[in-house]
Amino acid sequence: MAKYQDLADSIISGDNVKSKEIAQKLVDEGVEAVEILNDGLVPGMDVVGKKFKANEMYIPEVLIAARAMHAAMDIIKPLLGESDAASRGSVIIGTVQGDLHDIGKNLVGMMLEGGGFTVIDAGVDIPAEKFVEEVKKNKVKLVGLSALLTTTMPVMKDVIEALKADSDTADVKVMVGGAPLTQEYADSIGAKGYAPDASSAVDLAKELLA
Ligand code: B1M
Repeated sequence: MAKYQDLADSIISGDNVKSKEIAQKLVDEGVEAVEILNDGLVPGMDVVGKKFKANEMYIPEVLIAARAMHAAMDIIKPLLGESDAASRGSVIIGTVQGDLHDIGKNLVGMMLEGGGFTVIDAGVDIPAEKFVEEVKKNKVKLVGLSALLTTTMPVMKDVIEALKADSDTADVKVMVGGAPLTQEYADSIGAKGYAPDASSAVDLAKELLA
C-alpha cells in the first residue's frame, strides 16, 4: 500500500523528519502500531540491509537510515506495549570483555530492531558473568556476541561455557559476529550461529528463534 511504501522509502532515504511524520499520521489514522512496524519499517530496513550487503549502501547511510527508523519507532514503541507479543522475540547483544568496538554491534542491534526484535544492548567490554546475569534478568532465548579483536574472540567461548554451566541459562542460543570471525571459528566454540554482517544477523536470529 502507498502509505507504507512512503514510510519504507523515508527509512531507505534516511529522512528522519518524514519517517516520524508518516508514522504519527498513521497512528492518528488509527493504524495498528504492529502493522506500521511490519508493513513499513521492517520492509524499509530490509531494503537497507540488502543494499548494505550488496555494497550499494555504506555505513554512514545505514546509520542515517537507522536513525530514521528510530524516529518512527519512538512514535510507535509506546503503542506496541511492554510485552513481546508484537515482537519476534528478545535478543541480548554485547561486545565481549576487553573489546570496546561497538559500531558493528550497534548496527546489528538497529537492524534487529528493524527486523522486529526487541533488543537489549548490554554494551561493550562485557564479562561472561554479566551476560549470564542479563539473560536471567531478561529471560531471553538468544544472545548475540560481537568481537573485533583476535585477542577477545576467545572470550566468546567463555560466555558460551558460562551460559551452559548454569541450569537457568543452559538452553540459551548464542550467535556471534565481528570482522575477525569465521563460521569455522563459531562452530569450534559451540556458537549456534555466525553472521558476517548485520543483515545476515537478522536472518540468523529469525532462524534461531523460529
Ligand atoms: Co580498533 N582495531 N582498536 N578501534 N578498529 C580494528 C578492529 C583493527 C582490525 C585495526 C587494524 O589494526 N587494522 C585492529 C584489530 C587487529 C586484530 O585484532 N587482529 C584494531 C585494534 C588493534 C585496536 C586497538 C587495540 C588499537 C590500540 O589501542 N592499539 C584498540 C582496542 C580497543 C579495545 O577494544 N580494547 C582499538 C580501538 C579502536 C577505536 C576505539 C579507535 C575504534 C572503535 C570505536 C567504536 O567502535 N566505538 C576502532 C575502530 C573504529 C577500528 C576499525 C578501524 C573499524 C571497526 C568498525 O567499526 N568497522 C577496525 C579496522 C577495520 O575493521 N577496518 C579496527 C565497521 C563495522 C560496521 O564493522 O565491526 O566488523 P564490524 O561489524 C560488522 C560485521 O563484523 C558484523 O556486522 C557488522 C555490520 O556489517 N558484526 C556482527 C559485528 N558484530 C556482530 C555480531 C553479530 C553478527 C554480526 O551477531 C551478534
